[in-house]
Amino acid sequence: METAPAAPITERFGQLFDTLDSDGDGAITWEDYQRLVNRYTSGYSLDAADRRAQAVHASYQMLWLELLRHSSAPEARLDRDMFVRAMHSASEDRSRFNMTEGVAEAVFDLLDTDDGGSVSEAEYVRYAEILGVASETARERFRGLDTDSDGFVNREEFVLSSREYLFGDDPDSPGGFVFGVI
Ligand SMILES: [Ca+2]
Ligand SMILES: [Ca+2]
Repeated sequence: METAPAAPITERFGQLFDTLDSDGDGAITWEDYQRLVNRYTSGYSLDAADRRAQAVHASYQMLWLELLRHSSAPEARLDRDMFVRAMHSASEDRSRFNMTEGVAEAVFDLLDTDDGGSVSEAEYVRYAEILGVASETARERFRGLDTDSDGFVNREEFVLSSREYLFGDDPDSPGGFVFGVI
């Protein structure tokens, strides 16, 4: 049974829709995700065969297939309302693919460029620039992600932030970057 998302969730996923729909055709298709993935691979100068590039590509593809499975869309394109409902429904259903683990872990590996097990502010700012976000905004978001204020975002803080983005009440939840919006 599909349940209607609460208002803050609707607003948050609507904002995600606006960011992801980078060709502005009023629908999310795989091409919108592909552009996001391409942005990562070119931003980090990764070869398409790179393990981290492939993991990010595969995790967004899984996410996309889950969104389609959770929508009644006749074609592989989701308008705003369909997208918001599919995001809500897919995040509630963890039977096949856990969005917070599937996508967040792959994105974490991408950001943690020195493989140190944590993301520094500099690594986060670089990532934000790849997404086209101002460094001042990125620094503010970074402080929100670093919940224990040790100056780094570790894997647990990272995954937790994406979970709060999907389920929490905070409209300014910083975890949305995992899904493409800062
Ligand atoms: Ca689009
Ligand atoms: Ca920390």
